[in-house]
Amino acid sequence: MNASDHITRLKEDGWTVVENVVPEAHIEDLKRQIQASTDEHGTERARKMGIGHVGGFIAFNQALAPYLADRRVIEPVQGILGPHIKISFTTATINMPENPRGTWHADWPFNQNNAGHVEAPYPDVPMHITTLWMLSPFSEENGGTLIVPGSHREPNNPTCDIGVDPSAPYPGEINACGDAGSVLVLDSRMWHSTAANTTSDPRVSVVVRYAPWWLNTRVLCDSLERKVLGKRTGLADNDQPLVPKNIYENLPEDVKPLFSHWVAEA
Ligand SMILES: O=C(O)CCC(=O)C(=O)O
Repeated sequence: MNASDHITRLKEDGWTVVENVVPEAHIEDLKRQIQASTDEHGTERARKMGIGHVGGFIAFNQALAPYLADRRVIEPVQGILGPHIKISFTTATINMPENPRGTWHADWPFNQNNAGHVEAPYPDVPMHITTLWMLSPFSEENGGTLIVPGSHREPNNPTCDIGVDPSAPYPGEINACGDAGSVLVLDSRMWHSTAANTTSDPRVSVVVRYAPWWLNTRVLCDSLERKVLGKRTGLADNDQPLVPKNIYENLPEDVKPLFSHWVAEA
């Protein structure tokens, strides 16, 4: 599939898979590094749910950085969000063996449980793209992300009380599957959920999200917006630490523009 096929799939179905982005020769090493990072920095709350989870992964480990500006991913993302994009999240995510199924949600900024959210019913406009970089193959058995194709056109999602049980199977749900090295690309409005990993191997991935230049991401870091919105809504939000300057300066040249909005001054 070329970029225009991926863009059509994203518009119509809300998801696509870009194949062979991370070279096979680098996958085992990347998996080891992601596992080590989640062992060291993973949150206790996620671990209790069978998930290795490191928010702001790029600040801790840059092994995936050489691929984040790959044209095969960026062109479809730009086809949806416009030419001027930035990276809003990098989150190492491992579904441990026997993790339970999660709950249906759409991602930030459509998740109504986040302090910074676009109030539902939201307009039918794509504002954010979620990508899951598969370092393990994604399958029905090991917890390929559960998605409801077409749900990206809904004005709401099950993080609101819309009569959908967030924990129950939903008609039409599928596991998004693909080979290691592929990238699952979702419109962030897509209803999706963590799937149970019924195998004995961890399902290793990094979730990278892309935003248009105009989307205010400051609520995700220590900021005035975060304090104000947290106080007004009584809700918390995701935490994506800024990229330390020395780490930013060593990123590949084509990747730097994607993080230039997110550099710690000190
Ligand atoms: O790991 C997955 O398959 C899904 C992760 C997810 O739902 C999320 O990061 O929002």
